[in-house]
Amino acid sequence: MKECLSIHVGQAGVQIGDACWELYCLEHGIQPDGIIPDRRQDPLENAQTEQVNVSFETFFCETRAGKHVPRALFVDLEPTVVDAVRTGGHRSLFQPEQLVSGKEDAASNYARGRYSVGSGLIDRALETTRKLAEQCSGLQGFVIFRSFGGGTGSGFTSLLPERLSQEYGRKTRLEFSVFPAPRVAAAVAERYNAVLTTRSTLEHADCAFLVDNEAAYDRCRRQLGVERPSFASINRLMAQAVSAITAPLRFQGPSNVDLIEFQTNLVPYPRIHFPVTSFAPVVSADRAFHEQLSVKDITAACFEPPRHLVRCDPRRGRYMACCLLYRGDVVPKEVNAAIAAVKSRNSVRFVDWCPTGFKVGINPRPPAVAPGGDLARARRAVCALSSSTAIAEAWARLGHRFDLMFAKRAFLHWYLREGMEEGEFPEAREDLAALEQDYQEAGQSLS
Ligand SMILES: Nc1nc2c(ncn2[C@@H]2O[C@H](COP(=O)(O)OP(=O)(O)OP(=O)(O)O)[C@@H](O)[C@H]2O)c(=O)[nH]1
Ligand SMILES: [Mg+2]
Repeated sequence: MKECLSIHVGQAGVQIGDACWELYCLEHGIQPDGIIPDRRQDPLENAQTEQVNVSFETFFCETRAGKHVPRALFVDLEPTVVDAVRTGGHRSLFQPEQLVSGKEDAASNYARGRYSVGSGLIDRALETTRKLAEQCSGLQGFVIFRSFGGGTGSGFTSLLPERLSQEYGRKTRLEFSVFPAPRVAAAVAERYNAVLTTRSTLEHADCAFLVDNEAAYDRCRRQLGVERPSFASINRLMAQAVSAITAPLRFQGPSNVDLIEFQTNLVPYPRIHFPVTSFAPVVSADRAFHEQLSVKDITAACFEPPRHLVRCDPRRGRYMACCLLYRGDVVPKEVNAAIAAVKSRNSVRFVDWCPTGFKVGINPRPPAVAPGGDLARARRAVCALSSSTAIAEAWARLGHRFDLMFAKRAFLHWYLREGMEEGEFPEAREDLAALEQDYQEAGQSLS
């Protein structure tokens, strides 16, 4: 058994987490109270869930009473967001000690999340993590969810992995992070927080999947027809991507590829560990009957920039690797034809030091969708994870916005007041510049 612990930090981390566990439960036939209905009563259900139930225990722990409890920790410095989980539709799914909250938030300030306020909650969070880890027979690693822009998401999350590294050594560390969107209104200090936390992500994460709200918002509006997408809509969309990426850890199957194997392909250098994620189809529930897309269609769609969950354009960069995770009614022959069609495009260019390889995984279970959500149920779906130099665009944009504000030392006093030293800012900024450089160099040809 290779268990994974999910850690959901701050508002974005907790709310996206809520959407993810809702989806995982649906996929594994687990009720919101953690019970799997007696399958013997329903032979059809039995046939359908047989294969499902082999390996979901990597994510759920079964109690003596037969309840399935997520291997997850929810933590926020203030109580309201975690309270919504405590009182929400999945309140009986979790044990009370998994839901940790403090009294006051980090007020969009990395320094409060990491030093002053955050230091008061870190021991409780680690204590719960320890208890969760004790329930595992072969802990594989951690999956952390948070925003780069929030004070808790950026600050507390930079403290936590340091402590995890001390206790758990080099267990795999994956991250799903909400990257500050270029045009979505947000706290002014998000750019500082994001740059400061990127440093710790570089050091402590093995692979970090970035998503930005502007890209997700656009997809909800254009492809799902939601006029003013709420976080609930955006989070359900993001949960689909998370579910596709974690599916290889939760389901076993003959053509299933382990996440570690994907990672080996996706991370050519330790710091180049920010794949671009895209997935298809994204079709609104009311168009479901008209649009059952072929393997070729959904594969092609993943290579169109508006399909990416972070704003950047891989047509302008070079691919270093690409993994395709299929789910549902998909056969290898169709996949090969779809990949050949993608390869023939001029816009999909690989670096010349790496073979044009596509790593493929197929999971026969089609994706689930949340009832009452905007997304249509699809017979097949694909999630593409690409290591592309184009993501450097996002770093460049962030760095530029940081520089504008830091040149005036604007808002800096809030950080210094919480015990931070000014020197941390230029150091983190230099590290970001080095990361941009790393991507540029990776994209250069050999000749
Ligand atoms: N996708 C998504 N983004 C969110 C959600 N909630 C907040 N965000 C984004 O996250 C950033 C703000 O960070 P939060 O996660 O709210 O902050 P926090 O980690 O709780 O930190 P503090 O409130 O400052 O203590 C902004 O860029 C928001 O757009 C959510 O539910 N879903
Ligand atoms: Mg908050």
